[in-house]
Amino acid sequence: MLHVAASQPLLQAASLQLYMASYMTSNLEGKTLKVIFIGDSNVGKTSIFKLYMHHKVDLKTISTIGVETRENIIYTKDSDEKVLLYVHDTAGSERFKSVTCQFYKETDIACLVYDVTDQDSFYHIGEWKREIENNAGDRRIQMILIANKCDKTNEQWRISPSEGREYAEQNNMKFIEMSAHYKEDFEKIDDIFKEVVGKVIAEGGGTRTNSSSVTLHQGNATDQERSSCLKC
Ligand SMILES: Nc1nc2c(ncn2[C@@H]2O[C@H](COP(=O)(O)OP(=O)(O)OP(=O)(O)O)[C@@H](O)[C@H]2O)c(=O)[nH]1
Ligand SMILES: [Mg+2]
Repeated sequence: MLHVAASQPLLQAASLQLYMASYMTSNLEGKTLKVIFIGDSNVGKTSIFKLYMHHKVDLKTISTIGVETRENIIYTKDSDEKVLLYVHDTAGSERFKSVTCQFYKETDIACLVYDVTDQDSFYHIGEWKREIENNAGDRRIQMILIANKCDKTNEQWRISPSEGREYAEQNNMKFIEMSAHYKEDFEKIDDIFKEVVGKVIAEGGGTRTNSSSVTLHQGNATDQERSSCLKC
């Protein structure tokens, strides 16, 4: 895939976010999991991310520069185990690929988002899936396919629910339909996270930390990590 160079100020802002993410800390003994939102630009990743993090609809999102990271504590559905999630909202724009792909490494859960009114965003899901898999190493990634903007009228829909569901089944993904503009759809994303996080933990996944302080290191990508990003 071709990389279009980001303009200098944008790249600097993206690097700053990367730097800030590398110094985020949290206090928790137990397991941590890494969650990432990926998909084309404008499909609604940030809107879903904000709905999940703040339980609020944000109608005024702006296109993401690089990656935004937040932490969230979650309790798994069956075992009620406390897990710390690092949730990364990535820019869909090609301009930031060299930055965003540094975050693909060691992903536990990937949320692949498309817009039901944008055919291309659905057709590109396969590419997003490959990019995540190419950078995963040995990690077994759980994938959630999210059909967003379901509040739009039937006439505006380009991808039917059955197409999305079928694709998810064929590719061993969970599937949800939602609208980031419906506050109540927070439940859908929260439920699926609890279920999938529970599955990852039950299968022995995630990273166990015994320290009271957890630090993200993705900002300091090694040369090896950077070159693995070139697979993107
Ligand atoms: N009608 C409708 N609009 C939505 C929905 N989700 C997001 N949008 C709108 O779609 C536009 C893009 O949303 P974002 O959340 O910024 O998209 P994104 O995927 O984060 O885009 P990038 O950061 O550029 O990768 C905004 O105008 C949102 O208000 C939705 O569920 N329904
Ligand atoms: Mg965004």
